Amino acid sequence: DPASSANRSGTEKPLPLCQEVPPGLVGRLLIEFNSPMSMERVQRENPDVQEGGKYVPPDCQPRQKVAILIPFRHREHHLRYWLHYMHPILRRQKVAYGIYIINQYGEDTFNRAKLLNVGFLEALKDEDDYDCFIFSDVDLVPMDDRNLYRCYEQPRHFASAMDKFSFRLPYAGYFGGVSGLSRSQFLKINGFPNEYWGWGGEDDDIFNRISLNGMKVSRPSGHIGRYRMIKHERDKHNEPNPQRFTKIQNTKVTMKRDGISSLQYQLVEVTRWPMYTNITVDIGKPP
Ligand code: UDH
Ligand code: NGS
Repeated sequence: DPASSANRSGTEKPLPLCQEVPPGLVGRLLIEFNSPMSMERVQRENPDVQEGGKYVPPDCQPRQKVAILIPFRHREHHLRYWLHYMHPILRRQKVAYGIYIINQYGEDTFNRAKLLNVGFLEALKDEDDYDCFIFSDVDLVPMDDRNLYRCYEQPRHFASAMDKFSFRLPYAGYFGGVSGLSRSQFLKINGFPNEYWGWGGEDDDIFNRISLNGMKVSRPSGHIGRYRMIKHERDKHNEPNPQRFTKIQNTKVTMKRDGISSLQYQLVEVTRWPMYTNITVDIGKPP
C-alpha cells in the first residue's frame, strides 16, 4: 500500500502527502547523447522501478498518478537514453507513474496522434486510476527537473524551449514534443485526431481542439522548459502529410466525429519489460 509504511512494531502509519514542490529537485541538468547507452545500465541504475516501468514514491503519498505515453517505432537507441534520463527525474518529482511505449505494428504510414489515443485507453485498461496523461516524443529530454511532469488546471505544453528552435517557441500555438492533459481535459476535446497519417499538423489540431473547447494552454517559463532533442534523420514511412494544412482548418467540424470516440485498433501484444510497458498495436493504414 503506497499510502502507508510499516514501522518497527509492524503497525502501519499513513504517509504524508507529497509536497507541492518536491524538495529533492536539482534544477538544471547536463543532458548529452554522446556515449552509447545500454538497457542493462538503465536497469542497474533504477532498481526501484517496478516491472512495466512503474514507480510509486516510497516516502510520501503522491498527488497524481501519471501515465507517460510515447509514440514509437524503430527508435530503440533513443528509448534507452530517454529512460536513462527520465526515470531519475520522475523519481525526484514525486509522482506515481507508469511508462508506456505505444509501438506501431507493421511498416505502413506512421500516425503519432492515433497511437497516443490508443495509449490513453490501454493505460486505463492497465490501471484505471490514472489522473494525468503525458504525451512525449522519444527523442526529447528536459534539461531542468523543475519542469514538473504532472497535470495542471489547463492543458500543459512542457516543451516550450527546445534546442532545435534556439530555446524558443517556433510559433505561439506550437503544441508539439511533450504535452499533458488530465483525464477530463482529454475527454473534453474527444482525445486526439486519428486521421493525420504521416508527419505534421496533428499537434496543431490538438491545439485547436483545446482552444475551441474553451481551454488555454499553460507552459513553463522558457528558462525551465528547456529540452534537448536527439538529432536524427527523417524516418521512413513518416513523410510530411500534404493534407495537413487543409485538415487543421477543419478541426471545429472534424473533432466531433474523429477522436477517442471513433478510435479503432487491433492490439497485437502487451509486454511488461523492467523499465517500461510495450504496447504493440495495429492501427491500420491511410484510406
Ligand atoms: N516516431 C517513431 N518512429 C517513427 C516516427 C516517429 O518512434 O518512425 C515517434 C518518436 O517518438 C518521435 C515522434 O514520433 O520522437 C515524432 O516524430 P519525429 O521525431 O519524426 O518528428 P520530428 O519533427 O522530426 O522530430 C521530423 C524529421 C526531421 C528530419 C530532420 C533531418 N535533419
Ligand atoms: C509545423 C507543423 C507542426 C510541427 C512544427 C514544428 O509547421 O506539426 O511545424 O516542426 N504543422 C504543420 O505542418 C501544419 S519541426 O520544426 O519540429 O519539424 O510540429
